[in-house]
This record gives sequence, C-alpha cells and structure tokens, in this order.
Amino acid sequence: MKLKYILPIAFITLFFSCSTDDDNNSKVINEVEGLELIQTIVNGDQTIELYNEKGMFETGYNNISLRLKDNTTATYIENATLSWMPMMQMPTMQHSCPRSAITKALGKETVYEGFLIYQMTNTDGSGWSLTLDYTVNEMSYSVTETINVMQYENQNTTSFMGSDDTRYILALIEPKNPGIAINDIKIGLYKMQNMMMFPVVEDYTITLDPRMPGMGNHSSPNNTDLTFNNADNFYYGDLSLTMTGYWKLNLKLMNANDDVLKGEDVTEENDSSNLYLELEF
Ligand SMILES: [Cu+2]
Repeated sequence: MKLKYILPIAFITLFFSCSTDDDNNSKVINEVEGLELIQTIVNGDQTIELYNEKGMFETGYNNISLRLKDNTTATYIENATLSWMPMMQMPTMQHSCPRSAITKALGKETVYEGFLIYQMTNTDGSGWSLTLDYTVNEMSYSVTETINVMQYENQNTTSFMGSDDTRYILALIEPKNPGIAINDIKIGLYKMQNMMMFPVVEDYTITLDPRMPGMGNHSSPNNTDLTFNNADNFYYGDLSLTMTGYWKLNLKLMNANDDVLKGEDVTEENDSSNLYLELEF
C-alpha cells in the first residue's frame, strides 16, 4: 500500500480510539481522588470499598469514605443506607468504639462517609473486625471482616476513668496539619456507657495547657479552653504553637458544674497533667 492510503487509515483509527476513551471516562465518576484505599470487602453481589487519606486504619480519629459496588453491573450504588459496628476482641471480652453514623458525602453521588475512633489496638494491628449492614432497594445485607488497626506514633486518643466513676474516651481531630500559629483545636469526647455504646458528652469544658517538655517545659500564649459546639458535637478551642517539635497538650476535663473529672494543672512541682494528648510537627 502507498503512504497516501495508510495515513488516512491511521488517522481514522486514532480518532475513533480517542473518542471511545473519552466516552468511557465520562461515565466513570472518580469521587475518591486523593484518597487511598484501605480495604475492599466482597460480599456476594456487592463490594464495599473503604478509603481515607493514609490508606490505613490507625488508633485515634479515622475519617472514612465508603463506596458500594454492584459486582454484577460494575457500577457504584448511589441509594444505599449503611451502618457499621467495629468490634475489638480482647482476651476476656469484646468492645466497640466511638463512631458516627454513615451518611452520603455532601455533593457526591457514589461516596458515603463517617468516622471511627479506635481507642486501642494490639501491637501487631490485630484484634478488630468491622461489621457493615446495608440496604439496597429494600434488600438487607450484612458482612463482617477482620481489619487491621495500627498504633499511631503519638497519643492522639486516650481512654480514662473520671472521678465520677465514668469511663471517657477523648480524641484529637484537629489540627491535622499544625503550624506555627494559633491553630483550631478540635476534640471528640465520648462516654463509655457500656461495651457497645459511646454517646457524645455535651457541655463539658476541656482546659488546654500545651508544653514543650524538651525545652524547659515552656508554654505558649493565647491558648483558649475547649467548649462544646452543639452544631456538630465536637469541642473547639485555640491551640498556640510557637515552634516546631514535640508538644504535650496538658488537659483537664471539667463537667458542667466545673468539677474536675480528670487531669491537674501544670506547676513548678508538677510538669504534666495525667490527662494529655501529644502532637509533633
Ligand atoms: Cu480493646
């Protein structure tokens, strides 16, 4: 064949292959861009995909995005209702952890979201399972799968007994990317009602005294204590960080009557509160 016949054929082939690709791409919405896959759980005709920023579960606050795929059509289900139950198997008992409901992610078609706060794990990441219950077109499904929860390097969550004989779980949520600045600090506070139920604790106060133990235990100016925000059920305050490094966030938990339930002031004699979180940047 002469060149003048080959060239048009090559152009036609290129043109059609390009347009076919474009058509396919426009049908697949990728709404998990920038997120990493943690795990997929196959359950018969459906597959559940779990995502977050790191692609792994860690102790502390985990913001999770989920997708539910119909395996028979390879499309993502947009009208499901989902709930979850994380469970840790201990030698003598099992318990769950603080968790949100699962809701459709705002402005997304195929993504659902929620959070889990793992208060502990085994050193090898074992111990936890996750049960997902979901309904699609009035059909109900359930699946339970083993998951790995790794120990986060700093104390970003703590579980403790208050002077009111109540067990609490407290978790640092923000700042996610701390800077030398006044950072917004956001904490979740939950009561361990029993092994399975962890309701939000409302209207307490969490006092904040950040210190750098490696540098004479100095503090920082313009911190504010955390107060409860009933719009989203978290606690907010100002966290002042004046330099990079390791900070110990000394806390005191006070109920609505200002009774101290846990923690002490940092003084000359007492270099840290027994209620604290850690942060390094
Ligand atoms: Cu446990």
